[in-house]
Amino acid sequence: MKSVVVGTAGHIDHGKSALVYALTGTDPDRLKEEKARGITIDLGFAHTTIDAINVAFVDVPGHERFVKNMLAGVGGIDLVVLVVAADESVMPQTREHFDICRLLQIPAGLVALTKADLVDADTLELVRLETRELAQGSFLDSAPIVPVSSKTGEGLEAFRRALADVSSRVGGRPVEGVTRLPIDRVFSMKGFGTVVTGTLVSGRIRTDAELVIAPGDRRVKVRGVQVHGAGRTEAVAGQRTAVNLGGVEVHEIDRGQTLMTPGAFEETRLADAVVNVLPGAKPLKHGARVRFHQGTAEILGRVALVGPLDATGGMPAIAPGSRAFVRLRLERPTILTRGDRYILRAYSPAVTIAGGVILDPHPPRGAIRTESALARSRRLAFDPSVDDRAQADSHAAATMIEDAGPAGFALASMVSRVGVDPAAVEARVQMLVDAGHAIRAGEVLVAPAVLEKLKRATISALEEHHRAQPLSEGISREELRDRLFGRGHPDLFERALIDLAAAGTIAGRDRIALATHRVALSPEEERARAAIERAFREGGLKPPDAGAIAAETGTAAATVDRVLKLLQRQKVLVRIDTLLFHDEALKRLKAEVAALKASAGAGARIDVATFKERFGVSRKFAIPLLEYLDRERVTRRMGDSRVVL
Ligand SMILES: Nc1nc2c(ncn2[C@@H]2O[C@H](COP(=O)(O)OP(=O)(O)OP(=O)(O)O)[C@@H](O)[C@H]2O)c(=O)[nH]1
Ligand SMILES: [Mg+2]
Repeated sequence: MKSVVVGTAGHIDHGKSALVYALTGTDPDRLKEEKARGITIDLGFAHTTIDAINVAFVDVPGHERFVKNMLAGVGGIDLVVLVVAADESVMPQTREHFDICRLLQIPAGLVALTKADLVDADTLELVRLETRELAQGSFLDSAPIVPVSSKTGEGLEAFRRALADVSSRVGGRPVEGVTRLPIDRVFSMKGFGTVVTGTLVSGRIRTDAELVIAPGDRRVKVRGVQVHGAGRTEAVAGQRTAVNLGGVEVHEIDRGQTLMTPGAFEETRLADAVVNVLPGAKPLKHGARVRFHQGTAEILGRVALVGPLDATGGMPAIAPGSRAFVRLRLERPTILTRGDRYILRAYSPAVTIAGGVILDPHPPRGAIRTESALARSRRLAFDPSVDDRAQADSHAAATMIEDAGPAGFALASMVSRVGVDPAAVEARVQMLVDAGHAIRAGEVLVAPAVLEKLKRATISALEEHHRAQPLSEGISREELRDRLFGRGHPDLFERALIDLAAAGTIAGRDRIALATHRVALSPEEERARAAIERAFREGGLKPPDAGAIAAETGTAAATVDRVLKLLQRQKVLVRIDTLLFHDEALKRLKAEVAALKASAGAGARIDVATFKERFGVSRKFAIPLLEYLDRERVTRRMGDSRVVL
């Protein structure tokens, strides 16, 4: 069964709540004070079924002092019923609520001319004309305008039919998206505990699901779900939902927080956005303190204009009726993603002045009063009502990927920052890769130019290294990573090396070199190498030390040092503690010790004295060699002697 969430809107006392009551049989005014004063203060809820469509109403207050409550209600609605009382016609909050709906880009709606019983036909016609004029050029331009009386019931049937017709045409919500429920009410229910309600704007909520309340990342468990007052195993996007939560107390949750999939979105206090300033508002100044409303949250913040200072050098302002790019700095964190609509109200007096769309909920910190910051915002911009979202998001993602540089853009940010549904991420990433906007390196996306630059840097670092140290077989992987990829993502480093190896440009695993690199020895070094290797081969288990070699072969100490390092890297020489041995000597030693077992049988033992004698070495060599044999598992120490294994 299709579900739609319908919001009311309109001036105080124009009959919004009475209309909801007449349509559903439920009085949306639930508070004692509301009943006593005859006005709506906070959001009210009621539901009914019309033409096999579940219609859930969010009834809002018309009083100018409670516009903030109205804003918490309209965030998730699919369509609006603009209520205009026939005896009063269009009034200030008719306009303000209507402006809010336009700024939030509520896609559809209709108009109810209430209290039709109180006026004659001519007056009704006049109000209809005034309403038409208000709606001109807006989403309500050709919407039905239906006269009704909640008192006599006149026109209610026609209104129901018009509502069903508009409802049947509104699109569904992304059920496969991230679970996201901006909380509009929290209360405790006897026998149940904590219950939160809201309009589920995307995803689904099942009993037993593990979710979080954000900001704050409070883990909660879903104990039960109700949709339209009836228990369900699951609620899906587009439904008014009540959720019974375990693991949290009522006083720990506030309206404005979001019940969501753990980790799907990150909290933020900074966002880049496009803003539309209302024609009737004052110019919106750089630095202005505002009330930011999104979802069910209201947060104080400041508006900073993106772009260079104007020619006069003065602080620019956004003119009424125009559109601009801003950076919003919020005083408290909230949950936002790209594509979220928001409203700005003046700090004082609290009147609606502007609204717009979030372009980037996690912009890079840095100067925004520049031409390039403006160009960046333009690349991120889109108008949800006209632009192809996938196309616009692809441009935005490309820009964010560029911003990220070698640190890379995490795949998870496609959801949290670009606002893509998790199920669509793979396809969107493929789109970016195919269009040449990104290269995938493990868990991150990077701009192709960044990878190319890193590959070039790798090659020049290796060239430089080979030039400076021709005897070195290359740079160790760790050193190369530290030198070139300090701020870079490790997956990008791997990707660059894999690419370069696949292209045959580099070689080596632990030690990376250009494929063309050969350890080049000068004639002197070649002579030294031969002499040193011979000395170690002949020395066997009593190898010479570096000083002796330098003296005996008449080679400079530095050259001996370089050659010794080379021979170790080539595994011709093996280091044991401070001593170097020829690999062949150690191999022979291992074979001979192992052979003792063959001659002496099981339980063959060897101690330091017999070892010294058997291999003709002093204690200086015997101890490290025996310990080496233990490590190599040729022998095992037992008390003062060793067992041959
Ligand atoms: N005669 C007549 N009176 C109506 C009609 N609809 C509402 N009223 C009366 O108008 C008054 C205000 O109605 P509400 O439904 O509370 O108005 P509201 O728009 O919900 O007001 P707020 O929520 O405070 O903004 C009440 O006294 C209603 O009985 C109608 O169709 N005809
Ligand atoms: Mg009301």
